[in-house]
Amino acid sequence: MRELIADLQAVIGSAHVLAEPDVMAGYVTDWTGRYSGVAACVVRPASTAAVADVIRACAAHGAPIVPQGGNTSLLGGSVPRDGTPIPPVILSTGRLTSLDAVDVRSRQVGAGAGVTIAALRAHAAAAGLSYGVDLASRDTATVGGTIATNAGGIRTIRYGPTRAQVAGVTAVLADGSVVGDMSGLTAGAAGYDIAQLLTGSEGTLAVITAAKLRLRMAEPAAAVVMVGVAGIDAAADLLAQIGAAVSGVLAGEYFDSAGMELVCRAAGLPPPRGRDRPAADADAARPSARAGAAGFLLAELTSVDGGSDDISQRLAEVPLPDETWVATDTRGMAALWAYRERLTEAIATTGIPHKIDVAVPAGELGAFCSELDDVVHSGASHDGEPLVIVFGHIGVGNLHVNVIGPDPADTSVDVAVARLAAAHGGSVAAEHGVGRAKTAWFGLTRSAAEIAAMRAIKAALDPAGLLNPGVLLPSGH
Ligand code: 2HG
Ligand code: ZN
Repeated sequence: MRELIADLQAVIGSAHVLAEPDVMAGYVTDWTGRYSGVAACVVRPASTAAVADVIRACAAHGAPIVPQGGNTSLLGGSVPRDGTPIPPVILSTGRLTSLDAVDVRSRQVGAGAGVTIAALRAHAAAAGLSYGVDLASRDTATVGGTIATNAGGIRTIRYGPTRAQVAGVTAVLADGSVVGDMSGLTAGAAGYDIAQLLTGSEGTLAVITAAKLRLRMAEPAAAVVMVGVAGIDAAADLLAQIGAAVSGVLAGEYFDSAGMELVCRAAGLPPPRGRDRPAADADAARPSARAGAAGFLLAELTSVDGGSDDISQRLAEVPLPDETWVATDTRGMAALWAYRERLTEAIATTGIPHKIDVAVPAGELGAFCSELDDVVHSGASHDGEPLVIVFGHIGVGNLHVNVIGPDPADTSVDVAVARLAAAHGGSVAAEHGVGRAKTAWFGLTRSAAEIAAMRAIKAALDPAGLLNPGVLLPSGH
């Protein structure tokens, strides 16, 4: 290992090879604290050429490589696992932060893999454009990490997941060769689309160092509506009605009342209370009476033609229940969003949660949720009553089931919920990827032939199995 570190120091400089345990601590454990492992060192190359040098040096020593962006993975996809013969090298993209000038003509921008989503969004906004992916971890999650996991987030309902934003990548393969096409040509059909192949590959096929990303015309939020609902089906139906009345739905989110209760308590937010119908002002975001809903729909709307007055008029056509809050100013909208966006951090205050990110067809949402409690109780070995919180991007059927209580090392509850999603025609992995957590249940929703094809691709591009071993595909390569 000492020789490996010396070689890495020789290729990128000793200042960018971190091997002290206390310095590495933030890199070897994931955001949830559930996944952790030992690493040989952390390397921080600042260019594609330096990434290629690092990969060649690692390959020469047979050292596995764990690519890492913002380390916001919730499934262990960006941290090492123990048990590899040679401890992995964590390849941090933190210094790959170049950001090209926005090309307003093609509505594209080139960005380094380590650029955060917040920085990218601010850069696009300065040119009057918008990046189509936005998510609660925007200040930390990176371009490279979100491409590697095909991250979704709150705008998927309008612009699609990261895959829909990727016009090209630069990436380094396991043998150190550099591939990719940053021309951004939409009209180009010359063979396999490597950028799309790498999108969602979770660092198992190559290390993405930069990307050419599509941008959208800016569609500023004109209103946020939060509605107390009787359950998830009511939320989905109401969102469809809102979408029919107001064509510009930017986000459609759901969270249950257990989540609302926890986020108010843990994040110190005022509980939503009372009735505040459309055409309300900033004060709408400081609700003032009592809520007894089973769940909440939060929709963010943009005005396609006429500003917030137009939205209020159109919303008046929708039969909104009493427990409705509408905000049309920046502060009020942010205050309503806080109930939804601060859920993850609120859950983290309770301990190490089981996070099961699934996709469920629109017509199955109610059935899935009504069976969930039984499934959690039968799947969880635990002393007390597990706390189950369901929230997510209901507009695209993407639910984040969080279960607090069962031992983090016991995966029975995760498997049980994944099976339930599969039984309802859903996917066991939605926007967070497969990571280390879900490799064993991958086969619930991908066929044997598909997995064999993925293995063949992996074996062809990374025959020694050096890139993110143990992630995505079940053990081996
Ligand atoms: C979100 O939608 C994130 O807020 C995190 O995807 C989900 O904490 C989670 O389970
Ligand atoms: Zn999410």
